[in-house]
Amino acid sequence: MDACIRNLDRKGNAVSGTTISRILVTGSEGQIGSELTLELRRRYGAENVVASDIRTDPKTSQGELGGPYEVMDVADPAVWREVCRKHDIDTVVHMAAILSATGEKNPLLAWQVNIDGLINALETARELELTRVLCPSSIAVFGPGCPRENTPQETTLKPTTMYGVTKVCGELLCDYYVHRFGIDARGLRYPGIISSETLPGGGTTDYAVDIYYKAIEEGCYTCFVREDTRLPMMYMPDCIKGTIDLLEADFHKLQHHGDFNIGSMSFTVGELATSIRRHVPGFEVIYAPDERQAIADSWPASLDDSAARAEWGWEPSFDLDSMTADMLEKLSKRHAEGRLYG
Ligand code: AKB
Repeated sequence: MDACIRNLDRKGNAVSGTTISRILVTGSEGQIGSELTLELRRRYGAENVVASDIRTDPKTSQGELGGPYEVMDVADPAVWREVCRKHDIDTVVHMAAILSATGEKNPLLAWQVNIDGLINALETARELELTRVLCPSSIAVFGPGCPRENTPQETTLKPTTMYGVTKVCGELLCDYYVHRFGIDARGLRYPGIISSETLPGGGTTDYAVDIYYKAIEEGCYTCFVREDTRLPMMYMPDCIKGTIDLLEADFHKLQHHGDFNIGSMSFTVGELATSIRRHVPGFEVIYAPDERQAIADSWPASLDDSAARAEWGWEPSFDLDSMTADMLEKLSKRHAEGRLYG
């Protein structure tokens, strides 16, 4: 393993080293994990970024930026030690998670993957003296009692979903491992993430991706939340940039660790449809809210991300209209080639 240069945190406790050279990405076949793995391979070299997922037919082991891949059940502690030792891992980017809608269907699975998975990551970091663990959190940490507009970094966290419960617990675990064991653990609260490359799965914000595909394919979309539902969202290029910026940020500049709010744009489904209609005239949306409406209603509409901006320079680039133009250009091209879904 690379030399582990130990730092001291603000209380004088040892903090894991500063070298990022061999990275393990869990959940590498997921919506964010797949694109993050490719970008990390561009930056650190394909051979230095080990992709891992529960899936046995990985895309991230193929192509120009293909590289090492491990089938990994993150809830199994033994496999963590084995994979990290085998590949000399110093940095973990822990993306494997069960999202909000799937978590409500199977709360115990959400607990096992999200909490057992994270504690295994943190314990492996402690035992093997890894440099750093990044584990994303989510806007799902907030609950109905929080201010909905410009939701502050620090507020009461009382989520009403199991996904939210695991993410609050995950943030607290990261902070605990920083202060108790000197592990450099960090994380950011993702809003809904929109991408032209990989479809999301099992989230409440999935409508904001599906709508683009259906606009291109059918000119009509049946939306599972109301027209006036406003949630914070982010385009994938900003999500990847923000995640890597936080991963590489100087530990000593961070006042927060596992729980950074990051904002980008907020819009209602009605505003999203209007933005799409500028490119797809006549595009229609039918509203048929289901059980995911209650989840969306319990989350913030917009976020105060001043801590992320001040502590590690967070700054998004895309707004709703620039994202829509880029999404529709990419999806239309693929549709014309007969491979809209890749
Ligand atoms: C979900 O909808 O569950 C996720 C999230 C906001 O974390 N996209």
